Amino acid sequence: MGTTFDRGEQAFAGINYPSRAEAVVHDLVVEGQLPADLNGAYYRLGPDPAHPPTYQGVLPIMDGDGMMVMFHFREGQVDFRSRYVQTERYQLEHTANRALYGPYRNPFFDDPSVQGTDRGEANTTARMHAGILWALKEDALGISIEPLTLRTLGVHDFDGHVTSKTMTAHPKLDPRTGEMIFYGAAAKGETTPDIAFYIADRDGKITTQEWFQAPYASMVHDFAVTEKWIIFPVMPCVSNLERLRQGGSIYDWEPERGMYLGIMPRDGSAADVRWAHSDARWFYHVMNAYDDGDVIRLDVAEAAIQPFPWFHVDPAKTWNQRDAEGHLTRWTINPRTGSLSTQQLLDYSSEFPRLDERFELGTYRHGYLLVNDPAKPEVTGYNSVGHYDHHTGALTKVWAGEHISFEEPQFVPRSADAPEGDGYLLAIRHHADTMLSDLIVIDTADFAAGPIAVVALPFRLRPGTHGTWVDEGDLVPKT
Ligand code: V55
Ligand code: FE
Repeated sequence: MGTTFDRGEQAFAGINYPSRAEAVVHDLVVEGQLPADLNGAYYRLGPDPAHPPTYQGVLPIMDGDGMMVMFHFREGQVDFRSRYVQTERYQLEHTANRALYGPYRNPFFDDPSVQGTDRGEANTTARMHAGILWALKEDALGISIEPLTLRTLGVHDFDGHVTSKTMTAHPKLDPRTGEMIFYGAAAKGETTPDIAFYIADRDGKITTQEWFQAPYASMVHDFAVTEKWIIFPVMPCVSNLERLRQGGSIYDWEPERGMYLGIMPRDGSAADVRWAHSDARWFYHVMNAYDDGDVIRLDVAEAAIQPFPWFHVDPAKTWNQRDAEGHLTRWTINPRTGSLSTQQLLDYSSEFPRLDERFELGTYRHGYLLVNDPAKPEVTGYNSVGHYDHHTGALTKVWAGEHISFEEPQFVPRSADAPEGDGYLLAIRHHADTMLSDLIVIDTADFAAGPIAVVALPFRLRPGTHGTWVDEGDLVPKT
């Protein structure tokens, strides 16, 4: 019997239909001119279900096996490779040749044959630290991937020093200290309010471990780190064990609980965490955060509600399209008093904020993000990519083109010591008409001019989530 993904799911409609292609393509066709100084690999991870899910109900678009893709640029040429992350879950289902796991983050409906195995999908973020190319998703510990082959090396728990059950898909890398700063939410298991906080030094050794409990159990998707402070945003996308047992959504939007910002000095401990309560707010992603005198500036893509309807138990009551749209917003936090004020920076619906990561955790000027330009046709996803100048407040947009949507962009510096924002912006695009994908390169010296090169794939990728750039010199094979 053949397989099918045609079950009328929005999650599989159009460009979101699973691709599942593990491919090697040498010397991709390039239109335009690739810069000779663009040497290294762009990695990105995303959910791409290998097997049709067996459970009923609305399928979250982020439920699927992690597919890592790599565009390897060398001297004006690009090689492509894609490979599934060989999680325990992927391997067990691959062997059985069918889905064995139940609904999103729900262990109660798994096939008895996989009880107690690692449910992690490793489908959200590719990031490199201390020689490890990470495949991360917030539902489990991270997985180490061999950078040149995309072979899965396995779960990396820092030689047993990370005992949290989970690791965030949004670790922060401090360019000054070389540290990776991260946490796990639901650290003692699904729906637990426990947060485990860790710092790994530049060699990948754990130097700090702190455990504490949030005021309630929720999705903690991203966080903020500055030179002096850590902020854990506990926003009311609330998890519930009883609902999971009954087969309901792990999360619901409960704005009446308000929001708590967990504020911890960077060199502090669990005992120092203070919870500042305020009205409910929501963001998925942080562009950057930094100390500005006595306050913290935290730039986020804020939405009035948690935007995914499938994480609302009764979307008709608590969800609407307008409130689900993100807007680039600056939060100003006084970490000593817990006071918060906010200022919307962009009118456009915007998400997937990024920066020149050499300036992560510090003052910065240049931001990059996806925007929906209402003057252009609507697409599944975002129809434009933008550069936001924090000094002038100016947004420069590049439209994807008719029927085309963007994935999260990736900034690449022109050279190691190039000024902030001087380099290239890469972004994968998906064509809903031809059902093909490509990748564009923008030279940030003239952002508005649009792509200087388009790298064409001979097939479509299922839209992915977050990626990273690794310079050619750092692509050492791990033995
Ligand atoms: C997000 C993505 C996820 C997930 C939870 O973008 C939240 C938000 C790709 O997986 O599991
Ligand atoms: Fe994310």
